[in-house]
Amino acid sequence: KAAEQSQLALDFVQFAVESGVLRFGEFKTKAGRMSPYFFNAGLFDDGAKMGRLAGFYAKAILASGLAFDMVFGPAYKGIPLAATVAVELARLGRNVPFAYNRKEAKDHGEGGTLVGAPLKGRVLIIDDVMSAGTAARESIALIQAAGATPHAIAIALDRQEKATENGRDVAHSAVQYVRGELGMQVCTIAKLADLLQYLAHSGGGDEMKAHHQRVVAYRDRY
Ligand code: OMP
Repeated sequence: KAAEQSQLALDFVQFAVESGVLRFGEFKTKAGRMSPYFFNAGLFDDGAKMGRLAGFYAKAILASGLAFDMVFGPAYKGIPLAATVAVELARLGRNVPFAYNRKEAKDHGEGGTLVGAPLKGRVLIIDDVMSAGTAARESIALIQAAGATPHAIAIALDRQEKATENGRDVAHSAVQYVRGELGMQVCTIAKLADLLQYLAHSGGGDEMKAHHQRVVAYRDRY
């Protein structure tokens, strides 16, 4: 089972690189770090890619065995993710309610900031990347305010780097924080270690070796 999961992670990294979603170069992260790679989930930009992406999430979620009663997509990027993952979970025999939020409350029509199924039970949040965990904290507060339980979070890529608090690096990663301090389960399709394994074995020649070295240096620093 562990071998299956790491194969899924490597297949996903390959898919993300081939789709141009996972890129190498020089990028500034939200925390202000110069990163030799960047994962931009917004570039899964056609139906076939969205479908494959949802398939990876659904398989990772089901393989992880985590418990959940419904899925929630935080605005904006989480909305298409949670929607397509809900479709894929149903296709795989696990039909659960689905909800998402608006960033601005609506004062007419149906009103409020929540759309879809009522938030209740153990909620699984679907998001793209977790870096410092800011987005995750917002979703958790929203789910708690609705009287439901923020139980788990599924992300595509765990960058496995130090979180920041008040602009300073801390010893743990955001994923470790969400697991340890918030007591939530975290399911990831792939993590930095899988990216490094992919770069080490891709047979992509000198260019891939150079990317590998830069990503190792970044990992060692952060
Ligand atoms: P947190 O809300 O701090 O956890 O950061 C998540 C955000 O990091 C994402 O919503 C992106 O804006 C951004 N991000 C990526 O999407 N991909 C990356 O590879 C790195 C980042 C980042 O800026 O750290």
